Amino acid sequence: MSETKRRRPAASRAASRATSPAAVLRISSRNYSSWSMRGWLILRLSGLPFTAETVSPDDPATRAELLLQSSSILIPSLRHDGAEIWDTLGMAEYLNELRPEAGLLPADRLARARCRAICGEMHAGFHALRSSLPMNLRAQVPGFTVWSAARADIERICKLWRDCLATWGGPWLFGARPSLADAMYAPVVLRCRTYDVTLDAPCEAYARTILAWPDVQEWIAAAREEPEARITELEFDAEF
Ligand SMILES: N[C@@H](CCC(=O)N[C@@H](CS)C(=O)NCC(=O)O)C(=O)O
Repeated sequence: MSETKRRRPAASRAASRATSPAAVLRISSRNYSSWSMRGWLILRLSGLPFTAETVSPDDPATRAELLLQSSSILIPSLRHDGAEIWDTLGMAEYLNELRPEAGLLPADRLARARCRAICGEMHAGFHALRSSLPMNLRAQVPGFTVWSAARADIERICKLWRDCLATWGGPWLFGARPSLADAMYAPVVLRCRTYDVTLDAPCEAYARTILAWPDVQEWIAAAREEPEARITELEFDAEF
């Protein structure tokens, strides 16, 4: 390959970086906000360069400012090139259109359909799990008693994971590389660790894959550096 040919792609990549609009992802707590974590992982998977801006939606001044800039105060929210998206699945579809080569959704039609279905199930469901085992990276609760409704949610999630791992061969839910589904379920793995939930062998192997994911490790490391939030007591009826 000639010198000129080698230089051209680098130059055009630099030009595209210089002209591409900045993406800003608003997140809240890295320790307590599972939706922020999902949005951040989805952005990472897409490969779109972005800046993460941490805001506190509990602060009235911040809420007012968020509402001036957007029609929703929901976090995470993504601003990019005129688009304002305040829902993780909305973000994923936007980023998949923008950067289809990133493989946020699996290439195979049937895998893609299943991926959308299980991501939708996480997005819309598992309320017992979400409310009684809230994400809390600062906590460790050995021997935590999981009540029956949350237990049923965990069993359902484990079945979804086992089916995917058996069908697509692991170690990720849809095969050899992480996808949107892994970003959506990563906070569930962290909850299982916080609340000492025992997993069967395939699900435990999957949990280890998630915990070894460099992006997840980076998120956890940044959470450790986060100043303590003004949370005096864990609100078990809140959905994180
Ligand atoms: N379905 C939404 C969930 C987002 C969500 O519930 N975010 C919570 C924080 S984790 C929030 O912004 N709450 C602010 C409020 O309701 O005041 C998504 O997919 O992004």
